[in-house]
Amino acid sequence: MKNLLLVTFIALFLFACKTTSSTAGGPTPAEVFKKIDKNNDGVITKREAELGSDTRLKNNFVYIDKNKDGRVTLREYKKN
Ligand SMILES: [Ca+2]
Ligand SMILES: [Ca+2]
Repeated sequence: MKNLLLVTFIALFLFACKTTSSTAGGPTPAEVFKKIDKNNDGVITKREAELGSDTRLKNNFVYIDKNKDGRVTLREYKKN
């Protein structure tokens, strides 16, 4: 019985960690995207990516830009 309580407690703890990390783990991808999209046209150009704070986007721009049109949409951004 004691073990069951312990297991339940650990499960709850892990669940709590999971939920807090996804909500309180800094800005959401959409928020970061908006920040990088300086002119607010809904896409991030290579130049905006270079000026932005997301080094992952900067370094992997051509891969994140799935349809290779030189612009990253929020949809493309979120997939990575
Ligand atoms: Ca833009
Ligand atoms: Ca694109």
